[in-house]
Amino acid sequence: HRHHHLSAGIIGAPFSKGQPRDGVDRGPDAIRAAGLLLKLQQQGCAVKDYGNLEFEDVFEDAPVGRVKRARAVGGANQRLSEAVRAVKRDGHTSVMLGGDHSLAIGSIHGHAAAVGELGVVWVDAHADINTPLTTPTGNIHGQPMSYLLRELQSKIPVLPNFSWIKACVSAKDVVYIGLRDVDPEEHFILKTLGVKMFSMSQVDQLGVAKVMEETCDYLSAKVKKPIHLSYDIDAIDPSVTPATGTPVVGGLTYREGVYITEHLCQTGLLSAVDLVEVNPLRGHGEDGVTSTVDTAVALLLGCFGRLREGNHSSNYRLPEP
Ligand code: 6HN
Ligand code: MN
Ligand code: MN
Ligand code: MN
Repeated sequence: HRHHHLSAGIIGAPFSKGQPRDGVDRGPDAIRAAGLLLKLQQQGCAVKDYGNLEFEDVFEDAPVGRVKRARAVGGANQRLSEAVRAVKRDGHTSVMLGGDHSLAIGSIHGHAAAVGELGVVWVDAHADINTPLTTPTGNIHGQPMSYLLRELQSKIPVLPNFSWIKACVSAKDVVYIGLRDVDPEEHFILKTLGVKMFSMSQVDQLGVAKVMEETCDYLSAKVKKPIHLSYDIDAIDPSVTPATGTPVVGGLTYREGVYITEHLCQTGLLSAVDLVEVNPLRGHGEDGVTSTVDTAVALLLGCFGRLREGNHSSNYRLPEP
């Protein structure tokens, strides 16, 4: 079996303060309750669950300019960065279960601290690249990429609990997939920096198979760097994954969403995965939550070798009569 060597180190990050809605902190436990660990083990993946991170309460966290809850977000991500670094040191593929997408700051930072230069695949309806000065909402889940990209650091003001962050990603090493709700300021940034992106228009035009082929060719054109997949569940169409804080119509189908993970797994370069923005308190009832959480699990199984054609282990032998 091609993927028997894979091992997943799972970090729960029950954190919601990068955005205003309750419930996204329940994502990690909802995804575990849907059987993630057992299903990974059943497909031959070794699993270590590092449990849920605990985040310090921050009592005074007044907005800094437009930015909301900077101290809480900065502190939580510092902790997450250290946790991801430890998971990578232990030799696992890191799996960060969010929580909101502000957690990509710590996850990518810790991953880069452990392994060096990364290719980042950001699958999302949104670009999450607002700076503290362009953000229309103040929510840091719409900003994580701005803190991580080297090219934007001259545009980032000082924020409390953010001084530990070292920009560790180059614009040329990022690919976006699934974009369909990009703020004008974000669009300016993406175009100015020449960031590679496959919006939903390109997914429509090229098909997901070509998008993934071009994504991997682009990221591995010079050197093969470890890949960090940051998967926002709102990339998938809200008819499938309604239990999320900022749903946007016209998203990826379940099949396109899973194909992305299958393809990235086959590169052998997938080194860390974020699965964020699952909010079990959204999504109009139980069926919507189940569908969202089950899709999140399917995406993660795809990251660890599950193929829709079926799988079998390399030591399987047919029973003799
Ligand atoms: N997400 N562009 C909007 C903002 O607030 O900056 C929406 C961000 C959504 C973030 O879904 O992770
Ligand atoms: Mn999003
Ligand atoms: Mn996002
Ligand atoms: Mn396999």
